[in-house]
Amino acid sequence: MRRAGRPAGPAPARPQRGLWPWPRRSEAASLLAVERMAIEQTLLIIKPDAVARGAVGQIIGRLEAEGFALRQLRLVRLGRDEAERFYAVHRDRPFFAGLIQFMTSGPAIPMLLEREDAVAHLRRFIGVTDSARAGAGTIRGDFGTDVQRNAVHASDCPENAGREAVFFFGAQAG
Ligand code: IDP
Ligand code: MG
Repeated sequence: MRRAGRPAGPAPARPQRGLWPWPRRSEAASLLAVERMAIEQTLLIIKPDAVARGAVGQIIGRLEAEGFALRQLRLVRLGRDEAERFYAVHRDRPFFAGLIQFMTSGPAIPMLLEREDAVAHLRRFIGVTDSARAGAGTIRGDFGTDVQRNAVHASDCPENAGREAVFFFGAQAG
């Protein structure tokens, strides 16, 4: 004879974590870590080499698939003065003249990207400066050529991300 209150059939599986729906210790720790991570914006430029080789769509596709939201985008042809101002921190480096020549050689595409931990995440995602040494699967590894023609620029810290966003997008930045 069946006891009232329980349907026929196999007994329901025991809940794995007991009745109290509190996450396990490791889950709670990672939830807290995500909460601490801030939504940020950072600046990426698709450089003239990658625009010339027709890689714009693939690069933007990879960024979107990685969770970066596109907030602003322009197509620009940098003048010498602009390129020199943008890279002023490298003014005294031996590669400066070549860098300016390269960055003014054709159209480039600056864009503002947003996601959690955007600045550090994007730097890891694009790979190291020298495309010849950047890992396969990184943007610089897959679309750049060498230490100068490396497909993309990405801001290296939140302070520079803010400065570079204003450089290209003025009042529309942020
Ligand atoms: P980053 O773009 O990875 O932040 P930086 O050292 O800030 O690298 O250099 C700015 C840009 O200058 C590089 O992305 C690259 O295009 C160019 N560059 C850097 N180092 C060299 C070099 O040794 N030779 C030629 N060009 C370089
Ligand atoms: Mg840099």
